[in-house]
Amino acid sequence: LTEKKVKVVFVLGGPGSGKGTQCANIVEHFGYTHLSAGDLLRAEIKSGSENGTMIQNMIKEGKIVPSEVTIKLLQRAMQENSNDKFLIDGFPRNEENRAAFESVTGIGPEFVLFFDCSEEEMERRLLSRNQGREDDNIDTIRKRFKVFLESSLPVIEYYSLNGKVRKIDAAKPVGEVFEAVKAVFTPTES
Ligand code: UP5
Ligand code: MG
Repeated sequence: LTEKKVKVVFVLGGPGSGKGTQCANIVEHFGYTHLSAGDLLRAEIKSGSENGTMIQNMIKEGKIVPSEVTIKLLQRAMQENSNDKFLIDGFPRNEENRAAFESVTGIGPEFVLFFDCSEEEMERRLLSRNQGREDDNIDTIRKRFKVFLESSLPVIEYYSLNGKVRKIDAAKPVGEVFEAVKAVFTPTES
């Protein structure tokens, strides 16, 4: 198989922390391609794939879809795109996601953006998003928060120990958050 050398940045943070919003800004300014694992899974449901019902049920429960499903979608999206710089948004969500992605693709992240935000603020944002997402109801939101704390935060801690995490205060207004994001992506003289 032809291996193209790609750069990957993982964009992590709780539900509603602003991952998708900030990725759109990063794409515009820094030429990355945005791959939201959640968007890819939702597209898979819509496409009527054999996994669709399973994925839909897991998203409704705030659970993490099996790695092989998500990794296949991410790999396909990277192969179909000629860009060599990708923002992977909302993945990896647990240790198993992380280890499987690294072993299947051989890719480790350049760094990890971590959008840090309080649950109160994230809940407010999700409840007022109004984009018809089936997981934006208070019951599912609580489940998503629990899974984030129990399964996803440990992944951020893992990368933190490796010096890879760039933590951003994501509770501020969108423009201020992006100023902090820009600083992370802008090379500094040394
Ligand atoms: N908003 C954004 N920034 C703001 C700011 N600074 N101030 C005020 N408002 C702000 O933003 C959310 C809302 O807040 C928007 O209305 C926005 O305008 C506003 P958004 O940018 O959409 O936040 P984001 O972090 O992307 O929130 P999202 O809900 O997408 O995060 P999740 O991590 O919950 O959702 P995701 O789509 O990644 O995953 C959904 C589900 O898919 C998971 O729960 C899981 O079941 C499944 N999944 C997997 O199983 N595996 C995966 O690898 C990925 C997903
Ligand atoms: Mg999102």
